[in-house]
Amino acid sequence: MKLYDAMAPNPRRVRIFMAEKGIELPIEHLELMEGQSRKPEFMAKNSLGETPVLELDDGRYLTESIAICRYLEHLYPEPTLFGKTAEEQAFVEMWTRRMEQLIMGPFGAFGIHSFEFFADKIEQVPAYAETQMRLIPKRWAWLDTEISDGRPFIAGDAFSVADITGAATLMIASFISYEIPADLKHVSAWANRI
Ligand SMILES: N[C@@H](CCC(=O)N[C@@H](CS)C(=O)NCC(=O)O)C(=O)O
Repeated sequence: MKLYDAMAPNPRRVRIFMAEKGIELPIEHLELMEGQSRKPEFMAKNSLGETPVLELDDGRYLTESIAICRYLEHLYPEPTLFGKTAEEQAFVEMWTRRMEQLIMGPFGAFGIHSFEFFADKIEQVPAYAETQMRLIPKRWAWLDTEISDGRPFIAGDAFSVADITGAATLMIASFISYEIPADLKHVSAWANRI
């Protein structure tokens, strides 16, 4: 197996996941800002031109960070990051989707609709980017209330892949100099904890 990696939030999710499990794989680093993921040889591996990509031993290419993490979880079960029991797995799934769509999503939409880098990838709507920036503090406030029940991690008592998506979101936040509102004490404590 081989990981196609880059200095960006989604590949970072896979790298954190691998680090938590002590997984070491051959890694090829791509410079996204130089357009390396959009070159034909890489598009042949992932037609979306995005990282991360995991090259399997049979020559197939697995994309989507969570799919890659789920595959690695099967190969390297310990420590479990997708939950062990049916209930744990269901709540990790629930929170992974919520963290991706509701917490990471607005940052991604803001970036895609405002950074020059994405100008030829989609039709950018700057006003939509502004709505996403206004949405971000509301979503963090929502998360703060959700985790105000004293749970240490996003999906419950155990650190999971849902926290890893949160960690990647903190990376995007710091990249655009966005600070989590200080009055959100549960989210702030969680961010410090992870
Ligand atoms: N849904 C995909 C998103 C992958 C993605 O957006 N990757 C970005 C880095 S965070 C990328 O490689 N972008 C390259 C480009 O747009 O040129 C996942 O979860 O892995």
